[in-house]
Amino acid sequence: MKDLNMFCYQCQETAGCSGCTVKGVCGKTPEVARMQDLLVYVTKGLSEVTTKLRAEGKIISKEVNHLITLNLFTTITNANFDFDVFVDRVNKTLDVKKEMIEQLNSKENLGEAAMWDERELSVMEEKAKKVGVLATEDEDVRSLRELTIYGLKGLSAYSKHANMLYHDSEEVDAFLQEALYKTTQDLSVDELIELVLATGGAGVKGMALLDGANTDTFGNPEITEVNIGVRNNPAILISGHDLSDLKALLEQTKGTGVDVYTHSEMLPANYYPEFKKYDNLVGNYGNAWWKQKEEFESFNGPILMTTNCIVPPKDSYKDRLYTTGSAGYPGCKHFPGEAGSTKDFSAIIEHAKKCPPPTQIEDGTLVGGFAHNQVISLADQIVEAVNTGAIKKFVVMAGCDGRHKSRDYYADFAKALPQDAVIMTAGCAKYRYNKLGLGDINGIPRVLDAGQCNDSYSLAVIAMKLQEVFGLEDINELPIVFNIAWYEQKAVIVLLSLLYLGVKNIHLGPTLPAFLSPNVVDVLVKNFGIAGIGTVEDDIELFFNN
Ligand code: FSO
Ligand code: SF4
Repeated sequence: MKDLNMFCYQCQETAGCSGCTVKGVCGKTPEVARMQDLLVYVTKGLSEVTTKLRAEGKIISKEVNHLITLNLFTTITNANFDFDVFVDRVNKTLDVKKEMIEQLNSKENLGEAAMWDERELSVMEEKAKKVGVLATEDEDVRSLRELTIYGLKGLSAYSKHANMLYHDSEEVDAFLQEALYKTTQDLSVDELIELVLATGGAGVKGMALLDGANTDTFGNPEITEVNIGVRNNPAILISGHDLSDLKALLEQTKGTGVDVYTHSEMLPANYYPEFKKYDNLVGNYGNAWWKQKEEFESFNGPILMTTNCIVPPKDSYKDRLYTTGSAGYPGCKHFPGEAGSTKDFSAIIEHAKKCPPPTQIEDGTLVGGFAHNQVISLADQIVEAVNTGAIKKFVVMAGCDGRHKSRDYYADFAKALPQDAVIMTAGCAKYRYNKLGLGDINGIPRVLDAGQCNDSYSLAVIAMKLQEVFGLEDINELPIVFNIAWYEQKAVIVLLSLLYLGVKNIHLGPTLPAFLSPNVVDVLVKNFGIAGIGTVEDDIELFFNN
């Protein structure tokens, strides 16, 4: 086992549904995979130090909190492929860790990850081989530790977006660091299960923090028809999840003759009142992340990746691909800028001016904007539709899209739904069925898109509101079923958050995570009724005729 080139099993597309050991299916090289492992390791060490400093009553600065969340975020699937970035972040983390150890009154009993400090690249690379996932031998302990770490990675992503909008939660950061530290300790399986559930609790707080940051800054999403065609101007395509980057880009492109289009997870930005003020935000171009090879080519202009999901670019558009924040790709220009600084996007704007307008690939509009505030304002209409039997069931189909053929299931499932079922969605999973023309029920669209994957929080708020309106004791008595698609680690924190809120019988597909050991799957099945997916026919039967 220890001679493997790399080992990563954090996403749904992992090789053979068990682990990438030669090269990532995502395109991640073994060198990058190992340096990511080392970054997670030193971040665990720093988290031990910050946790102990807090216990001594010391204050941890926002800069340190942000360093930790950005470290984890850069290791999320498809965020960053740049080896040098990981080496830099390891070095930076070691610098900060060294300073913080100095501040500890009691320096005894620090763990190995907290103590480790080597700057020679060859020594770092040797260490990286020994601190990855397989360093934990017991399969169940490994599974629960990694489940926690992947949840924390997702939580870091959401925290980072909130931080960029000047919203911080010391409570969430302190939890995140303590939990990360705990993954280095000798906890029992029961204690680890508790840690996993507590991570879900922090996930709810993290998503609420981001929801507050987004709505305070950009207003509440509202029902919106989003144009999916193109205009005849040069343009920039912005992808990923970071709304603060979109705001800065729109400000800087104002009056330049350069249009801006959203891609994949940036689509929901079109639903916010603040972004509707910009005439040069034209609409959404294309589909989910994995179609970018074709869509970035036909877009013709430069593309700004603000987060994952990057697919290793084709040469035909690599010189048009720019990154910022957690995102990175070797050879592509990166725009730096932390919370509180203004990023300078002039290079991409100048580049756009020299490019032809996008080639149209679709036309028409998409309807979205069904986040909690908008849906709750329609509560009377929805309750009436439920009471009259016009709506019989809500089907939460949130989560991610991906490349595998097996994901055709989600389009087929959406098509096969009874006409009195309404889909509630968030995340890029929606692209499997948001252009199928599924119609409406008494004016309520049958696909209610709340937004990005983090806006799954909205779906939980809506469910809790409906529970209250219908006077139900338990959220599971609602006419809602959960058929969620996952791909990367943000979906893990969404799942853990739903479990924390007491949601049972979630179906997760297209395959169950490789990082769940058979015993951990058993625990999830027994306590939460978690299940995989079957055939469309069987699942329709199960969800609607039982
Ligand atoms: Fe999708 Fe990628 Fe939002 Fe993920 S674009 S897959 S769960 O990054 O974060 O839904
Ligand atoms: Fe493999 Fe996914 Fe890890 Fe990439 S992120 S190396 S595809 S498991």
